[in-house]
Amino acid sequence: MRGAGTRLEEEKALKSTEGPAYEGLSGTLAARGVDVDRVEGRLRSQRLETPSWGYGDTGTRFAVFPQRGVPRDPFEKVADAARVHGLTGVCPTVAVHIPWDRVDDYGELRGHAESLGLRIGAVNPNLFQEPGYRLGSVCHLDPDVRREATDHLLECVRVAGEVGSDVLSLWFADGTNYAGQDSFIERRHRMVDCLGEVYSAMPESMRMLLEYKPYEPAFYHTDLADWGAALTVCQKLGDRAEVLVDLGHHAKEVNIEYVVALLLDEGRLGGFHFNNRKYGDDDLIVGSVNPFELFLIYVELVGAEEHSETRIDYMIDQTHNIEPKMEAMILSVMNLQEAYAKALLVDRRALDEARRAGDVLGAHRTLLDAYATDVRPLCAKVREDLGAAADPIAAFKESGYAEKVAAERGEGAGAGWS
Ligand code: PSV
Ligand code: MN
Ligand code: MN
Repeated sequence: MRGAGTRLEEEKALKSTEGPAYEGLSGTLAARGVDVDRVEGRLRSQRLETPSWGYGDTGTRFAVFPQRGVPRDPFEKVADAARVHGLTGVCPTVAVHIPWDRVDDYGELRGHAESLGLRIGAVNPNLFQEPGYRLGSVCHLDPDVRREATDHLLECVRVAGEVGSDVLSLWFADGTNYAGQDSFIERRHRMVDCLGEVYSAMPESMRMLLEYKPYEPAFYHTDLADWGAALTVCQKLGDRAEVLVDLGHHAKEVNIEYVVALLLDEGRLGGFHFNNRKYGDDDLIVGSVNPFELFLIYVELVGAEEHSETRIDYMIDQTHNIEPKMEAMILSVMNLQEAYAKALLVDRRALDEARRAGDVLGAHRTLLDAYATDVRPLCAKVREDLGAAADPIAAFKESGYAEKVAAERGEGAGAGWS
């Protein structure tokens, strides 16, 4: 049995660019015909957006476990997001949620972010917490409620302009709980009308992302239940409306990488919310339960990257209840870096040849070869090249940031969840 010291040293070597790990890996990859410089270049250009709501106290509907040091306001959430970017090198934007991140002066929030090397990314409206939305928001039967919901969406278009964002990211809690409660089709028409007004108000440079979810908080039907429902609404709205795939929002049997491929082929894959469906929603660290699935999603994305310039916004949608929040976010980012790295290593020519030859398992094993590669030294090297940390979690712990903000902020104020 190996001693703990030896194992720790090995772990450290894998996450470091020093010593034999990186040299060994890059040599092995080069021998396999991989253009290592090109792979590293692609990894350096990876972009992942973190969510402001992931830094505050949030929880399940059963309990919230408050943590010391969580941000007290949107400015502190931005500061935490900037720190995650500093350590990982690939998270230069943070998504905001209105009204949780409502401030008097959005220009000031933008300036604060920019002073920390960050930009504000997607603006997410909140149409699920007001008592008036009991029976829905943009699908509600009452035109006054739909007006209120639409006005909030229009407010978010203005906020996006003020914070320098060009993405409006929409998720609706709309749906019904009982058969017969309302008309599916009339609700759909109401949604299309409201979103049509919002779409027309967006500047040419702005995109609208539509997120689907099969259940919760409505359990009989959901107005945007799946990719098809979202896609057809996008098609009615216009080219700048695209589907957002939240990994948490799928039934267990759904093949998400297939959905991804399909939306890519339609030119309507606008973005991701990374997490995992094991929780039935967000909150579980992406890549922690099923890293192979995450890899397969990236295999489709890399395949499309070769012949398309389509913009896709890669965002994390996670809020952590029992884990240290910043460490959880950093680990999520690292898992995404590794999934992308492995997907970049797939021998596309061998895959193509195996497919053409009808070599079912040869094709499958080509994917397994890439997946089985330990890419941690490569990711560490790329992070270092970006001026970030080879081992971001160790660097975060050593920095004393968590202790410092715990002393300054105390209990914090939560992200707006109640
Ligand atoms: C609710 O399911 C949800 O998790 C959606 O995924 C949204 O993107 C997120 O909340 C933020 O509103
Ligand atoms: Mn989401
Ligand atoms: Mn969700």
